[in-house]
Amino acid sequence: MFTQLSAAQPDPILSLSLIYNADQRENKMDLGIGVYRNNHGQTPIMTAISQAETRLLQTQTTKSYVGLAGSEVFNQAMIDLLLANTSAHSRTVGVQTPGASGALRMLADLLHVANANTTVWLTDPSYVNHKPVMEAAGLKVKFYPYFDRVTKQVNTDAMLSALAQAGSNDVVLLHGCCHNPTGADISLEDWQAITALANKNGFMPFVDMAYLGFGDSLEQDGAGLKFMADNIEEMMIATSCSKNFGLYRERTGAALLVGGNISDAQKAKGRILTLARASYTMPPDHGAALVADILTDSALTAVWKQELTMMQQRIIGLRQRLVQTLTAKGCDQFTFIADHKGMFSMTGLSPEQIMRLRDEFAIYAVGDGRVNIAGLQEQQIDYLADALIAVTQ
Ligand code: PLP
Ligand code: TYF
Repeated sequence: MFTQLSAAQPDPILSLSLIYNADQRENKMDLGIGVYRNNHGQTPIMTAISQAETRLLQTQTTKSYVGLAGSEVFNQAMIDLLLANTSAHSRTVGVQTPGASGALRMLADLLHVANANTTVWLTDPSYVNHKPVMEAAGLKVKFYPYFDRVTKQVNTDAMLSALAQAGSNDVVLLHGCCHNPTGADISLEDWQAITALANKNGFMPFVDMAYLGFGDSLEQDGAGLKFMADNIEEMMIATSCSKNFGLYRERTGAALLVGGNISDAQKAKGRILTLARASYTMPPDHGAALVADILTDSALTAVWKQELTMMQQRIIGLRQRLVQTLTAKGCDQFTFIADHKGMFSMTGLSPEQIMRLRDEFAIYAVGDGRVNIAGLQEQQIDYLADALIAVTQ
């Protein structure tokens, strides 16, 4: 049976990491996969996570099953983190999932159960796995104009006029903040305009929030989502603790369902649990147990927030210093990097230029031109700037 299979298409980002690992050059630089690194090139375990882990080791008495929805303390903590002080808070339920990836798939499966004729609209471009996950759930996928390849910002007019065509069989997927792969975010006014369109034309917003706290701050990064949830009847949210709690491999995330009322939301949750049962059944506990502990303990929450702010500030500093260094060398082609949010920037470099960065300079970036600014070290900025100038001359 296996012999009949055609070979799989490799994931363009994960396969790049393998090539990077095999590269023997000492000055190699990984700006590919979306992982935060400190100035020593490490992805550290966050202090609050270490402290919660120590406590868990001392207090946990069983590894017995938790349940289909995972930790309800964690689920409520995610609802509080994303939707506190909104009208949606009391009509939202959560399901713990294996990362935001698990949430994306469970929510997509739910959409298919509710309406097999659903089309999901994705930003052009979007996170590599959005299209495959939606299609695997049997949904149709369409792209709406988003990134302006000239200005390197969102083309608001084109986006809004396309979304004005979306109707009741449509779901519009939005990035909560720190757009992957471009770094170009929509403004609060855009969130308001999209909310108005959803209310007028009946499409369902689906927000993927994978980088809360990595852009401007926890507050500012969540403001658009909060506005929308406050002013809409139904929406869905996939959220991740991979980046902002540094829990990548622990597979920690949640699917949140905002209903017109709590019983509708609970009904949808019940259907998600049935879908989860037919898939992975129960999510892994460890990461969610740590996050639940941190977010229900004010001292640990403060430790977490402080470190998250430090990481966010480091990324902003790297963006600014890279642009300053390029400008000082007479290159003003990349000033947009200082305006982008979160870990990524879409540089506009061609696949050939990205290949030259790799071959001639041992700098690894994704073939579509995305660089992970959060993978950069201060002492590499000058070298990166020279390489960018060399391949664009
Ligand atoms: N959504 C977006 C936009 C992402 O960039 C990522 C990155 O990994 C994910 C979802 C998946 O995150 P997780 O590791 O929580 O599954
Ligand atoms: O976009 C990224 O780099 C991260 C990590 O199949 C990632 O979101 C990359 C590829 C993939 C899953 C996660």
